[in-house]
Amino acid sequence: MKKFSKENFNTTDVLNELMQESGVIVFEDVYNLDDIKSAREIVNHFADTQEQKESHFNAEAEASGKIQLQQRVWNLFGKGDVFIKLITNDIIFKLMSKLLGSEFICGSYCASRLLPGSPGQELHIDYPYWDYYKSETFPMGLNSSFAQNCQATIPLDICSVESGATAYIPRSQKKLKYPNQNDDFSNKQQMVAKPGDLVFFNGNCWHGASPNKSDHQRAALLIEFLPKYIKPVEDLISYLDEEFKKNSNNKVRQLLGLNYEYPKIMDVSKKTNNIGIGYQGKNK
Ligand SMILES: O=C(O)CCC(=O)C(=O)O
Ligand SMILES: [Fe+2]
Repeated sequence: MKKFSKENFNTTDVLNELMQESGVIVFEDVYNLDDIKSAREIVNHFADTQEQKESHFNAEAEASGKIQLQQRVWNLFGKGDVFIKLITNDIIFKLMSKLLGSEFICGSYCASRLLPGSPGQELHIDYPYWDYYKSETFPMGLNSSFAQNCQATIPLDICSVESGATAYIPRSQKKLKYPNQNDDFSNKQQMVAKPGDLVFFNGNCWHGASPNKSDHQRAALLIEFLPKYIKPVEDLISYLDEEFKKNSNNKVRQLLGLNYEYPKIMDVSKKTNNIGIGYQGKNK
C-alpha cells in the first residue's frame, strides 16, 4: 500500500500502483475531521437502531453466531449532506475519471461497522462481480487488464491491525481469480488508515474485513466506483425521493447514473437520431 499526499501526487504513479503494484493506495489527511465525526454519528445512529441488514462474505460470522457484530448501513446518498460532500471530493473525481472513464458512476455507497469481537469476512473480490466464484456465468477470456471497478474506503474510526482494517493480498488483482483455501495468503497485509484518510483499492484485489480484536468499533465508508456501462450491485436510485434527484448537483447525478440515459425505453423516445460522431456537438 503506497502513501500519497493530496497536495502533490502524480496520477500515473497512483494508477500504476492500483493496477500493476500492490493494488492499494492511501491519501493521508484528506478530510476534515468534523465531517468525519458527523458521518460517524449518522452511521452509528442507523447501525444502532435499524434491524440487521443484508451483508456478504460472512459465512464464518453467521456460523459462529456473530453476524450481528458485522453491520451495514446502505445507500448513504439519502442519509445526510455530509455523505455527498465526502463522495464528491476532487481527488476521487480526478482519479476515477482517468481510471474508469470521465462518466464513471457509483455502484454502492455503504458503511461497514465491525463491533469488537466480530470475526471478519472471507477474502473475496468485489468485481467483475461478487459472485465471480461462479466463473462459468461470466464471459470467456475475462481478465484484469483494465479496471472494471475501484473501491474507496473512508475510515470513520482508527482502522488498525487490531481493530480489523481491511485485509488484502498485494498484487492479487493482476490475475483475475476468486480466492479459495488452496491459494497462498501468506503475504496478507491490512489497509491501516485513520479518520481523515482516503484509501483506494482495485476491486480485483483479494480482500476482506479482518477480525476486530480491539475494544472499540471499526466503522468505514465503502464506495464502489464503476465505468458507466456496468450494472451496479446496489440500486441507489429507487430509494431516493424525486426531490433529492431534482436537487442533486451534477456530480451526484453522474454518480447515480442519471446523466447516462441507458437503458432507455426506445419505444417512447421522442429523439430521432443522436448517436454517432456525425451528431457530436449537436443538441438533439
Ligand atoms: O469492511 C471491510 O473492511 C471490507 C468490506 C468488503 O470488502 C465488502 O463488504 O465487500
Ligand atoms: Fe469487498
